[in-house]
Amino acid sequence: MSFNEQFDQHGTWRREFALRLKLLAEWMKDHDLLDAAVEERLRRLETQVRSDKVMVAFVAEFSRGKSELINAIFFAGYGRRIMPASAGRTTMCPTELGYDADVPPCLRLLPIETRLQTQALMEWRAVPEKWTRVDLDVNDPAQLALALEKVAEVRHVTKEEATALGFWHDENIDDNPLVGADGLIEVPKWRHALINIAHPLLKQGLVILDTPGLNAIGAEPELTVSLIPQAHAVVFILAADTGVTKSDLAIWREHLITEDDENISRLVVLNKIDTLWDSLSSPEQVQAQIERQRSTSAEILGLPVDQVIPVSAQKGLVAKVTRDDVLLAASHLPDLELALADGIMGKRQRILRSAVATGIAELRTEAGRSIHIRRRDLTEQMDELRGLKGKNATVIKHMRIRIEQEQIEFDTSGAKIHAVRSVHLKLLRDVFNLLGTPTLRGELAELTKTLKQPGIKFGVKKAYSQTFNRLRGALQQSQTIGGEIHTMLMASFKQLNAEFGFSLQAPKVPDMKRFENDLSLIERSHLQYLGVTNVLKLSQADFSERLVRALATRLRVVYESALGEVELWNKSAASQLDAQLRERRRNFGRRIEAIERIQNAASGLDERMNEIDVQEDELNLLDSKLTELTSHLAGTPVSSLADVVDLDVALNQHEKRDAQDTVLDISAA
Ligand SMILES: Nc1nc2c(ncn2[C@@H]2O[C@H](COP(=O)(O)OP(=O)(O)OP(=O)(O)O)[C@@H](O)[C@H]2O)c(=O)[nH]1
Ligand SMILES: [Mg+2]
Repeated sequence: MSFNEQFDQHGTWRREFALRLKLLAEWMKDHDLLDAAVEERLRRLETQVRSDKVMVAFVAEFSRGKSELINAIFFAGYGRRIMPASAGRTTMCPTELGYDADVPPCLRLLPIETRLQTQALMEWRAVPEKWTRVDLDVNDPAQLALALEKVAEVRHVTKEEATALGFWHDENIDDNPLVGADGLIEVPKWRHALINIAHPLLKQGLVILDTPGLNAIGAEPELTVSLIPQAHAVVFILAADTGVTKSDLAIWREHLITEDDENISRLVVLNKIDTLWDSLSSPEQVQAQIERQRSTSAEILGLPVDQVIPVSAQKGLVAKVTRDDVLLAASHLPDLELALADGIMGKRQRILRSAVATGIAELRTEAGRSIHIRRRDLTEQMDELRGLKGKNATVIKHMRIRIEQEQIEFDTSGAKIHAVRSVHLKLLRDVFNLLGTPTLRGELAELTKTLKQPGIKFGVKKAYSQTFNRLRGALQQSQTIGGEIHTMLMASFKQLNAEFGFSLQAPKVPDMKRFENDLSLIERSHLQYLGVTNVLKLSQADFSERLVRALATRLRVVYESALGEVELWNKSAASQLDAQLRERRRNFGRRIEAIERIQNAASGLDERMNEIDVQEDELNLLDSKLTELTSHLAGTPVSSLADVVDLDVALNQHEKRDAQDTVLDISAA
């Protein structure tokens, strides 16, 4: 399956999943199984699947063919070149292509002058009025291509301005751009470009990041410390006619090698193999030459040779546009698409599906608890009623008095339950403090101060590791407090279970290890960025501030998800208590009502026992339906779900609507 097909399939799965989840939620609501924790889990699963993005970043020195490759893989359907690709430097600013339904099709450009302020790129995203907007017409590929040429726009500025914008460094002369005859320096006009179009793949959550070559890529720290490390796949491109040059190697070292990170796939492409096609050489000779370039490149980059994929982006694009299958095969573009499909989409799908499966299992447990409580109540009622069989009116009256007594006792014992809640909340507050924004802000202010010290050059690693060790320490500390909360809950729940016959279970403490790992990855991307030449930039005014602000935007995401986990955990414990209390109160009501019926009519007892039998059967049905629905959700293949008739009817209607959308998109392309 090609990348595009696999992406399509993934999209279909996600849409179906979202719909099934919605139907499950409705079903749960109808059967009174939606408590706060279940609702929260449903909401999270829905967001997780709906907003799942897959970002593929194309990184290389200028003119290696990044934009051409993007055209060939994703946009050949437009029948022409869409992203500008030409000799020399073309793409001047990082360009993100994606789809946001809330924004009309457009190109948004952030002026380069925003570099003079300290806000991080992520922060600028939240200020739409600072971006220049150009509307795009997806039905007109020529207009589309013309509009996108803006990403190649430049300005000419003085050395002072270039320095302020981060394109000129007195301390690092070799890396500076050329100065024109007029003494001016060419810099990008824009800092970042966002393209929003309803391309079928983008609509399904693909985000493509096209980047500029060496000088420009180094000028935006956030690319290296945030965007590229967060991409799910990075495609690094070399050109067959140049081989691995010094600047290719600089980009590879500075932006791409990180120790094995499970979640990122890296592909190396040896592009422009058509430049080696030569009518004076035999096909074997050409092939041998390509293989030679391939193995030399692999060796220099320290990779196994099969990880370098030789292609011709340009011929691949031409072949797709002219429907020339022979040329397409010769371009080897399909090999690259296959590698993208397997390596990236395959992995991404597995990660998402396994995360979703865990979420659903937890949802099942959570909802299963309510059923368990109800079943237990029914059993106890049944036992109670059995004990009344054949008994006289005095015994029955006595029973009523006992139940009423129990109810009064239960109502007064609310204080105990309240005490558990308040200890729980107090301990939780400590966790929230450890992971809260003020703590993070304090740490980062400290880091900025340290980085600003003159001569910090050799102390950067230490400064980062001190900050990150403290941050990791706080996560570990919150894990410890989490453990204490768990112990406390286990003990209190056990006591409440014994005293009131509850069936409370203390939920599992969220594991903070994942967030610690995230922190380490972030630390590493910063050290890598600062490890090479960029460390010299720390002496520039505001550079440390900007770097730390970029760091803050990334850390905030980690902290927010850690806090989210803690909150969910809290809800799971609290809503169990609530559900248990609610069911118990109802239970008293039902028991008294049963006694009344028995007191009023001789047949009341049998009637009530029959009712309980029926209710037990219903509960069993509910339980197996819940298992069925949740396991269908966790399982993948849609075809095997035909038995869930009511779901499928809804699904069909939904699919029809969606198919119409897709037809419109493709006809636009
Ligand atoms: N012969 C040949 N030329 C190619 C191939 N791929 C790209 N090119 C050409 O190489 C030039 C540079 O391609 P781009 O796609 O603009 O390169 P880029 O990496 O995006 O470069 P920047 O945007 O400047 O960073 C263009 O003229 C392309 O047409 C290829 O496979 N074969
Ligand atoms: Mg380009």
